[in-house]
Amino acid sequence: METTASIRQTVEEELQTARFIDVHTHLFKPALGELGLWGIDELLTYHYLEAELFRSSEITPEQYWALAKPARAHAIWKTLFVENTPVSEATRGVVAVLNAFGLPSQGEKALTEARNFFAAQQRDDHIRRVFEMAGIDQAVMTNDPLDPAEAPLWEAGTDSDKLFLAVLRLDRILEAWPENWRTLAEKGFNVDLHLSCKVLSEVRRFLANWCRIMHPIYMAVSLPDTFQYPEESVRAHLLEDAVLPVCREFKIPLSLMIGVRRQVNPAIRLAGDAAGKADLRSLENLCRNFPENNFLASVLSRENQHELCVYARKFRNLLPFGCWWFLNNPSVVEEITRERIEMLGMSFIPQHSDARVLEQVIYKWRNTRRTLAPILANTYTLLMEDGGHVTREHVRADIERLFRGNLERFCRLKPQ
Ligand code: HDL
Ligand code: ZN
Repeated sequence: METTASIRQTVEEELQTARFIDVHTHLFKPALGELGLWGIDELLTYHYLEAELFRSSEITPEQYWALAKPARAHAIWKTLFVENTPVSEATRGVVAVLNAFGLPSQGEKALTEARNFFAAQQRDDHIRRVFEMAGIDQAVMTNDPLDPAEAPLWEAGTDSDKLFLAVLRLDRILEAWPENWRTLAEKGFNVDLHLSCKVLSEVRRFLANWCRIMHPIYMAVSLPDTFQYPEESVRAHLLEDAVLPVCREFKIPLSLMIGVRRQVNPAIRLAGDAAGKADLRSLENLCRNFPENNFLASVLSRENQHELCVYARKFRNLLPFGCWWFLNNPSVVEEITRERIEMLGMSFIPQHSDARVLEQVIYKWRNTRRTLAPILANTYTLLMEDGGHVTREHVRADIERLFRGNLERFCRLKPQ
């Protein structure tokens, strides 16, 4: 039986030994070739760090984009790691990755040493080593059937890889149908700009074909803070009459990531997106109107988090996940995770890494374990103070549910 004196260490030990599924990343299995990013130059040119570069340097975006990637990485290293102290989440993350490999993170020479180290790694072995260091055994990808660089690799046939799970990403369909319907038409689907019944049936056929190619564990879309449902729009028709029926057919959830304010500063490109408070009645209407569909949900505004918990109490087909993007900072993760446990028990998924570069999973999951340990320990302490009994088995089972079981049940995955 645990005590209030022993529980913190037990929680830390169980978090350390548990292996998690990373429910949302932008990583790619090796069979998808150069799409997968890794190594120090990719770590440094992460869009989170590019945004921070422009705040601490005189370089203009135009000057920065004119540089080759190694020179961009050097500019970021010099500005954020040599001339300034790397105290932000994203800069400290790079320090943590270098430290995890026993590499220095001080001064100009450290960049050269890091480059030499990563250049000497064999990619597939390196991936396995990084997953082990991060304490994850599977990463869920983001796979776009309309990406001209990615789609042909899937169409040519790729081996499945037990370290990676696929997701069918829908942004180009749901958010940019006018710009993208011709790609489906060129592939032999009888579609056009206007969504007749025949066109919607062809979109369903397109999605079903890709489900058979990719075997996605869910479909996903990132939606603006202005997202409304119901609404008289192309997006709503595609959702109702194409995406949700195919999700039901293949018994997979739809993941809604709501709250992005796209390109508020286009000059800094991928770093130019911001966050906005959404009207979550859209989510309420979808969960109520489509009880046969399961919805994963992550919202980008801190102000939407409490009501997301309330909605999750109302709808068993709604599974909140992660502290997304600008929320993935300890001060905010703590508030979100505590209110989720208080209102949902262990029926949610606390975190995903959103990693774009392989080695980011090392620091993002280190941070999650470090932030979660006191929260879980406090949760069990409160229970024990109120007369409850807690054992190591309770702790282990709860962590397994939070970081694996909830997703496996919701996506009908075969347990590992
Ligand atoms: O749409 C998404 O999946 C977001 O996570 C974006 O990729 C965003 O640029 C990001 O990397 N956030 O962490
Ligand atoms: Zn993402």
